[in-house]
Amino acid sequence: VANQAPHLDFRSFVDELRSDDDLADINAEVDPHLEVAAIIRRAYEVRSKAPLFNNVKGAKDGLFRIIGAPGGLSSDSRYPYKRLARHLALPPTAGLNDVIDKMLAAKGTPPIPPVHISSGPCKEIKIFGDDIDLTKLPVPLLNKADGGNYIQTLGINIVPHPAGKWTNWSIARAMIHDKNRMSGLIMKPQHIARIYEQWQNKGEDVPYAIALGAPPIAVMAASMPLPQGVSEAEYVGSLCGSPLELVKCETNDMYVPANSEIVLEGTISVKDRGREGPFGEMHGYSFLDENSSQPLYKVSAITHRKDPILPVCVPGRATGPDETHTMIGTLAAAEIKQLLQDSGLPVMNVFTPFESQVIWAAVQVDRLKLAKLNTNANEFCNKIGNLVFRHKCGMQIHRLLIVSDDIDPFKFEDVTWAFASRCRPSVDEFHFEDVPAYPLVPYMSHGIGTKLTGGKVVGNCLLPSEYKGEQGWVTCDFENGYPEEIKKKVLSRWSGFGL
Ligand code: FMN
Repeated sequence: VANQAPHLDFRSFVDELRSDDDLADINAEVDPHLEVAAIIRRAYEVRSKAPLFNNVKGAKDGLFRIIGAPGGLSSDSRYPYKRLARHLALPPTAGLNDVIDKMLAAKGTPPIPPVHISSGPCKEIKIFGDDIDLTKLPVPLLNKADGGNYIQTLGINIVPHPAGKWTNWSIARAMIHDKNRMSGLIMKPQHIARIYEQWQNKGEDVPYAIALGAPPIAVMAASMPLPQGVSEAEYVGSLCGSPLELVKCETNDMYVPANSEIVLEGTISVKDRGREGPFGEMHGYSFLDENSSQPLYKVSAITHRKDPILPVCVPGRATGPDETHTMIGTLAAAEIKQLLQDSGLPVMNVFTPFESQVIWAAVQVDRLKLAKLNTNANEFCNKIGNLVFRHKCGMQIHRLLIVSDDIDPFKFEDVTWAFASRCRPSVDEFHFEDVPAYPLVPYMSHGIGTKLTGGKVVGNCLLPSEYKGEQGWVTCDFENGYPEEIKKKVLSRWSGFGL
């Protein structure tokens, strides 16, 4: 069966982490009230194995187990991105540039629509009507300041455009509101918010499904800011070279991956809202004054596999990168690279350093090709800023750092060296105050300026000679500062010196 490979089947993915020795089966009872999340958060921070909680306090009839950090960094320090690689059927040695290139690989290929099959593992158990009680499920509380228990942090929200054709898959969090409703963040300019608005104009509630424990490669595509109108299910089909297998929901016409662990389905109200948050977010803060009201998702059916596994992300400081960094940051970088290359700019790589909480993106340019453009910092940086900051894929980025090809954008020490030494405060900074902001960045939501626009900057980390294709210096490190024969000699004598 095609769709049982680990990147296409969450249960197989969990098994693969186990055989990688990158998963810990925890059979002792653990409390979903903060304890589960504290373990997950620490697992990110100390880079331990992914915890699989097989005995969650309050679980009934197997509903449910919890896995934390499925997309965090691997406990195998040789291959830190192994879990992301496993999402995409890449070799464990894959770097973040391989992850980015894999996710961009279907850009030029025709979409492959999913196939609809009659049933699948997600239909093993079905719960309807009065038997649904979300408040009785062991839904975790993720941070002591959170305003509720979050069931949806790593599942796929599936919503159709009312005009048909386009079905958007994305990740947007949701917390338990009452027995059969959740409140979920629906925030512009995300596609889910654009589609929601269309239904609101029609005055009809939005049919939805949330697939929890969905095919890992589909979770990656859902986290990626693919262009409007691109159905992620079709993009994933194209990435895999074969169609995804979907089954129809019980109470609406949505289709979900047949092997999902848990499926929630129903309608999102275009009128009723409920309190949502505070929530510990991707920048490492849970603001105590957060008091937002968000649309309510009515749950009309829950279907699930036997002994299902709920995937959970506990966002926080990127000293322990979690999926809001490894996925949101990396996949925004992929789309920004595509945007800049499509615009004919000599961009080699783009990356959002975890150390910047993925608020910064480093853009690496080919110095010799740059020289052919016969441009300068002012013109080039404004061009890049206008492209990225006015496009949805640049929403989360507030600082772009333009670096030359001697800088590896995936190495934070390279990026900070260039930023610190080549980007002169003020004259090398190009500010954008009229572009959409990312309102969740703390200096936007809780800072002194406008909240919804501006606060963005392009930092030029190239010296004027670099725009002419010249690198007028020798870098003073072991690698670059010495002739090859001296380096060889030093390395061969090194241990003999007792060093
Ligand atoms: N985006 C949101 O707007 N709200 C969220 O609550 C949210 N939570 C996320 C949680 C995780 C673990 C991940 C990996 C991503 C999350 N995202 C969230 C980011 C979106 O999924 C991402 O921006 C995606 O591109 C949105 O889909 P769209 O491009 O189709 O609009």
